[in-house]
Amino acid sequence: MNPRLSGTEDLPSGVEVPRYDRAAHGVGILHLGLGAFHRAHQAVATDDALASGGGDWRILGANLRSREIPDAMAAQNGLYTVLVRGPENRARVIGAHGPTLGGDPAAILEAACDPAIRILSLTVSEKAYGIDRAAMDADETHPAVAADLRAPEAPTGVLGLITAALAARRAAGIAPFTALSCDNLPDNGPLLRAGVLGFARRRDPALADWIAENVAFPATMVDRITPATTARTLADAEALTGRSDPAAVETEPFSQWVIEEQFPQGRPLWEAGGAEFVADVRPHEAMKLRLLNGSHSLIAYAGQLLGLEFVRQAVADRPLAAQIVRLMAAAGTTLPGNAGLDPDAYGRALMERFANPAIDHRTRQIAMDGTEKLPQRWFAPAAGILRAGGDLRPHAMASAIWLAWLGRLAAREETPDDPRGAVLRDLARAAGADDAALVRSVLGLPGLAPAELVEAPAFAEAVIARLALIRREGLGAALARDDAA
Ligand code: CS2
Repeated sequence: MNPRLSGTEDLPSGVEVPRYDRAAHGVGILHLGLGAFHRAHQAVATDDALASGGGDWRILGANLRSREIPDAMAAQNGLYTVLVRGPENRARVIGAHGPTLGGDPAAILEAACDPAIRILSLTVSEKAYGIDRAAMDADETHPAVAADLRAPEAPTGVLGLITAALAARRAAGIAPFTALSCDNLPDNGPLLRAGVLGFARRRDPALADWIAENVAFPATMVDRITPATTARTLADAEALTGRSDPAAVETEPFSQWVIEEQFPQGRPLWEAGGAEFVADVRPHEAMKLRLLNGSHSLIAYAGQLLGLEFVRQAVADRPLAAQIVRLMAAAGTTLPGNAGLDPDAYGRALMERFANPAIDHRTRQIAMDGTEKLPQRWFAPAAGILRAGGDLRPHAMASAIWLAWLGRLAAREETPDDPRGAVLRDLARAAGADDAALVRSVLGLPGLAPAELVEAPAFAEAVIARLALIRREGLGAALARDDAA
């Protein structure tokens, strides 16, 4: 049995280790959401930034609820392994984290009030924010928001915690931190700002005004394909490092991070880790959400229907691959033409990334939380295509595939893994074999698709026709027919 990872001395020579003296750098970032994505993305860029630019920018990583990863990292002196799966596996030990916190919101709030913390970053997943995106406001019906509005001094959710920390800093005369959302949400900086302001206004309008004046919420686009860690991840990482590490993560070689330059309290030299700083993230974010994540969601639901476990199997299925290419081409037409983007080249590179033979990215993992993901991945671009009089068929097909999957789950008495899973199951059950009823009831859910899209007969009819075909002849036949059209 190999010893546990705890230092970087005596690791095999092929293993990359921090190129700086960890102890010489203090903590400057509090990160909420110590999931695999953060460990494979922002923390790696921060490791590069510390090596090249120095500064007190190590990360205090925190999970609001789960202790598993924080505890595992604490037992390893904050270290963990990133396994990069390319033509061959590479291992890198990341030193950017300092202490960790798990399942203790009071301790996290205390840390967020520490003047040393100048950036509070988050990867908590779309559903954890509790923001009503249509209203650009805190969502009072979100369980964590509702609980935190009742007990604002003891917050357990994202908006409550950020607001309480900013209130305490304001009262103590401590400069606010920059709040940096690193989740796959459109316009994530302004969105987080709107949620925090909405929450703060309900507590104290003067606090909301102070936040609006003084706190920066830069927008970001984050990208690195990071499947959930499995036993195979841990075994392959251990084979390279000779150390056991339950906090190891696996990822692809590619990584991209586009950030709006808005850091009044300073920031690490993240460009050393490949980050790009721009004045406007929105075009990059739209391209990533609509082409990469939009295809991913199509792959996820089609994969589930076709019995394809991994993304790489889905892109090896010729009719499905053709469908993915059509979806990307249609989505590409919705991007601004003057932002220096090249959606065709981006799409071709994506197909190669999806096909990475070394990565087992489960379609089931991506199929989670559709109601949180699909608005920005499919329905916003579809509305743009509708307005421009473009080709709605690829997005109609993707929508039909999702609905067919929902219908199949309901028929098996299964509930989709989604914050609105029970609602989706009940709607699918009520619609039964009535394709039009399923399309209209699910797509009509509040906040899912823009009204102009749902009310457009051309879109609804295209979805209904495809759903009927999938349910009658199977997805394979429906895709083959679309392919031939
Ligand atoms: C995926 C993303 O699970 C999902 O919904 O689409 O996590 C995707 O892998 C990342 O955004 C890639 O950067």
